[in-house]
Amino acid sequence: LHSRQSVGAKSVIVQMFEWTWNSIAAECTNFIGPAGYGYVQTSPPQEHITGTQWWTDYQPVSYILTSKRGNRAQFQSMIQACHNAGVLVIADTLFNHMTGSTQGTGVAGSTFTKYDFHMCGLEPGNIIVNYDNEQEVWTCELDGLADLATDTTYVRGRLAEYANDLMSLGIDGLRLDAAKSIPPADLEAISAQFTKKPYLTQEVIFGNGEPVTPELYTGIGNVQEFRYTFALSSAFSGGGISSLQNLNSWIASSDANVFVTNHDTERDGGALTFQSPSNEYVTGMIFSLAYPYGNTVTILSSYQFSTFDDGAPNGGAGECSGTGGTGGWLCQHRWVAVTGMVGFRNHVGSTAALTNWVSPQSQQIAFGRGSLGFVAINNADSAWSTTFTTSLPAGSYCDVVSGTSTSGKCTGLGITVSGGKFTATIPARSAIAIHTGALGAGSG
Ligand code: ARE
Repeated sequence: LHSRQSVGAKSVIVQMFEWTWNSIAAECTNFIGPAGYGYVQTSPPQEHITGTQWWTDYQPVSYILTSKRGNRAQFQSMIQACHNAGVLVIADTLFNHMTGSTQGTGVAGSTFTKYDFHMCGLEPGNIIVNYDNEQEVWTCELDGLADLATDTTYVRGRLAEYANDLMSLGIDGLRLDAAKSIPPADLEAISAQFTKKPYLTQEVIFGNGEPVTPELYTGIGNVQEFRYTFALSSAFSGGGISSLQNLNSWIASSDANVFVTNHDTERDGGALTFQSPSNEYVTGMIFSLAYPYGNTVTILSSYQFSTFDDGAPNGGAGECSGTGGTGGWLCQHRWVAVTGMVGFRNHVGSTAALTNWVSPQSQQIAFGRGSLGFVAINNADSAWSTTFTTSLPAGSYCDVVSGTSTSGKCTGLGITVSGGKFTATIPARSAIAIHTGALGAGSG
């Protein structure tokens, strides 16, 4: 019995990293729903250790739904508010481990000690160092975090009970944190006890030559495909985006959850982030929303930080205003180019073929999605003026990277397609995108 929920026409997820439940609720209503996102992904809702660092949320101590982000009632109201706005909700979920401390008190006041854990006996301190050994990845401790014995009946039942509790509150999907450190058979056994079919996305980071691969997990649900993240980063940051024409050597597109960055790669490197130069983060997200790889695309919504440990501004009370964020919040999900491209992806869907690919030089690409949409990305340092060949029908289109179509007028650039061609200038380190769902006249 597989716990795979199919993804509807709205396949873009916003990872609301460290946002409180109340703030997510308001943002679902005010922006995320109307903008056409399919899902929000919350931080882990379980009771966790105390501390100011963001990563306390990844050290659970009980199954009580009280975290720094809010309590059970707030979590449930958030789910309700998002559902009312047409947005489904994914919870970040920890099946692999609990805290690393051996005893203490959590944010809801629970006291804890270690029990029901693996003691792998393969390394000093039982901590994973060698990713070349699958037994070590599966039974030793990730970062010294107490590794749940997911091969036992009690632990499997307890984790399924937790997931079922989340689903009883309306949770629609689970991101399985550190899925790579749980044997696939254990995840099968746990998900077989689910009372509903959530959307599942599993964090299985590909590592060169490692025996525990994303491919081992695709039977259970989607897998976060980090090879895509790293390929985008190296292409945009120097290697050349022309290399992105055929991204099909990894897990099947329908098995993949893709993203330009997440909360780990934003800190650890190897991905395009808000700190990347030359607008590469934005053009990378435009590519990810236009290109037909990935069952779901996740957009990270996060905050500025100066050190790895920095917790969210204002305790996680996310603040966006207009098309951006305030008080350190970035609100990437509100950026004009990002919301424009969410509309693009929702409109072209997952099946429209990649057409009319051109790449006059390694940092310039353009392609169509069937006869529904067309995008041109210029990652070079000078403007790109040319006449493009497109399968789009003749008409007046609004560039959704620079603006929207409002009452038949473009707030940004207008583009006219005629006889299967259009002429445009794409500024340096920028992009344009048009689709048949955003028609309108330009301002001239
Ligand atoms: C914190 C402290 C540590 C301390 C620990 C225990 O920072 O110094 O040892 O507590 O006291 C997050 C933070 C960690 C934090 C942890 C718990 O990133 O810093 O530790 O929370 O509070 C591997 C896993 C992958 C994992 C990454 C980080 O396979 O699952 O490491 N990612 C998830 C989350 C993280 C989270 C955890 C797991 C833990 O997304 O945010 O950690 O819940 C190669 C391998 C990869 C490996 C990677 C990094 O690429 O192929 O598999 O990823 O190296 O080691």
